[in-house]
Amino acid sequence: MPGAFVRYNLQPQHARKRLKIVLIKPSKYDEEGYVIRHLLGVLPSNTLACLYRLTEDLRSNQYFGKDVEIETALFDDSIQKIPVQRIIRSNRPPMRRTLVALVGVQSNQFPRAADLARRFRRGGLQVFMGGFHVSGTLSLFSEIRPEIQELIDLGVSVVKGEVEETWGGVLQDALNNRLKPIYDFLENRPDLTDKPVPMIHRKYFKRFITSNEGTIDCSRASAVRRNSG
Ligand code: B12
Repeated sequence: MPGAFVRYNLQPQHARKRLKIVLIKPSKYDEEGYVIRHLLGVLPSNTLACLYRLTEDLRSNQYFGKDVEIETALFDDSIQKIPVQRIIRSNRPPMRRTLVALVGVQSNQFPRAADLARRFRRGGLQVFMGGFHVSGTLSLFSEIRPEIQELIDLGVSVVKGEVEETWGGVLQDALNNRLKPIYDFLENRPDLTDKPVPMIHRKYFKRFITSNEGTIDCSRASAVRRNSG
């Protein structure tokens, strides 16, 4: 028909979606504003190990189905430079989405984490932040603190609480590009009895003084309140 447009679907019929999850433990700034970075690390981060294993478990159990490929990368800003631009370039929606998770962010790391979050948001990525500073301030104060609100306004999602029971659902939201501004899991305390043991990728260990030492968090336990009635 003259003048009519034909729209071809150039996507292969069974193209696989990919969700790349980049877990980053931010470092902190020194008094002059430089990022503190060491040649080698001493202890791998518990939080990175925990979230890495949870993600790997979802991947190996095909939580998102056969048509979704999950890729996990982890970085520790205190011992390696974060390849921000390379990570941004890996995001090619709608088929290849990259989610940046800034993990285990303590108050002393928050300014650095916030700067990384801003850079990734400028690059169009979905960004998520959790850890003691976010969880703690959201729990302790009746109103959202301005530094957290600023991130939310930029489109950064923040999480309050632990995610052993809920990480899969959160990643599903990321896959659908529908992350919520705030996830509140404080009342959804995980039962750790059947959860996978934290694990670190071999490549990450190479950056530590000893490549066969990790830490175990002995104080975490099942915090589920069982319904006796
Ligand atoms: C163990 C520990 C350490 C160990 C860490 C060992 C290791 N290999 O990781 C050591 C001794 C090294 C340490 C050092 C420090 N620590 Co410390 N540490 C702890 C402790 C007891 C447990 C943390 C932990 O490993 N939890 C286990 C992990 C799996 O849980 P998590 O981090 O909470 O993560 C879960 C959730 O928060 C959530 N989550 C976390 N991040 C993200 C991100 C996303 C995107 C999502 C979705 C979810 C999510 O999911 C996880 C799984 O459910 C906490 C107190 C506590 N009970 O939390 C203090 C604590 C975190 N430490 C604290 C402090 C101050 C420090 C130091 C600064 C002390 C110092 N002056 O040097 C240093 C900083 C080191 C650094 N920057 O890396 C404070 C932080 C306070 C604050 N306002 O931020 C805490 C809260 C203790 C306190 N009450 O004062 N620490």
